[in-house]
Amino acid sequence: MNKIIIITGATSGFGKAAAEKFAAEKWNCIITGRREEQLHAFADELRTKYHVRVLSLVFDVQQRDQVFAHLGNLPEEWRQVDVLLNNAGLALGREHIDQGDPDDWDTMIDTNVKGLLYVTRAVLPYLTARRQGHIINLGSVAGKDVYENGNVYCASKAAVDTLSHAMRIDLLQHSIKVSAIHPGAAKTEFASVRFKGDEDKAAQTYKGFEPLSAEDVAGIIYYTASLPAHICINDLVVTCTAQADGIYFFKQ
Ligand code: NDP
Ligand code: 8X3
Repeated sequence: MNKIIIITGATSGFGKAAAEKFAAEKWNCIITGRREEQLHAFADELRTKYHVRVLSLVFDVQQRDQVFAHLGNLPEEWRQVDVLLNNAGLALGREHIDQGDPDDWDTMIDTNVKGLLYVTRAVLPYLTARRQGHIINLGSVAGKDVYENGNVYCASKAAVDTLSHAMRIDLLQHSIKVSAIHPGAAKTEFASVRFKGDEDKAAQTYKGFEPLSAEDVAGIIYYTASLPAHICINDLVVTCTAQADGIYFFKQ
């Protein structure tokens, strides 16, 4: 029987590339996002290309009621969830703390931290019922090293780091794996979202070095999810070769 993965934030970037990779490996996919048209079109594409089952659910992870309405009561045939990929997330703005916009702070914390918690809480009953499963959380090097102007985004990813550790401890008794993957700079829609559509600023983010691609990260997620039941990657930091940590780059 095909395995089942839930991927939040599958309309672009890592989530989309991960859905493509898992579908290609014959996993049935529950994909989520807010952009309805893109999400449903992508679901159709995956079904046609890979002949797997795909359930596309449109909701905002910040909205607790929406999260539980969609994920808390999955159709019977979708309840044998093997992997939850908590990927939906974003950065908004890159200013010093005294210049930051509190609305941006709310959105980052509500999405990256509270959204991840709501989704995890809604999905966990399917995993604990079977005493198996795997939660993979997308952290960031930004959660490991604070950089100038990173403030609230870095704090939200540090929270993902801490919560991943906490989940791993609490879920040991249910034989559920918890992995945190912390990528460095990767070229997705991330920078365009962060700079609110300013494509010149977004392009500057990746100038002078070769960043990770969404497919690079998707391959690592797939590897993490494919290890035997007794092996769990707890914490994985991955950067492009031009990046040493959350701060230091070698740019040509
Ligand atoms: P993208 O902007 O390409 O993708 C983000 C995805 O998250 C989209 O599918 C978006 O879908 C979804 N999303 C955002 N907000 C919400 C929301 N409120 N509710 C539901 N879905 C939401 O970025 P990446 O693929 O790069 O980012 C994925 C994750 O990886 C994020 O958590 C990010 O912080 C993290 N990350 C990114 C790095 C990078 O350099 N790119 C490096 C390290 C970590 P939609 O808009 O349709 O809702
Ligand atoms: C995304 C990587 O360095 O832009 O999490 O914060 S960074």
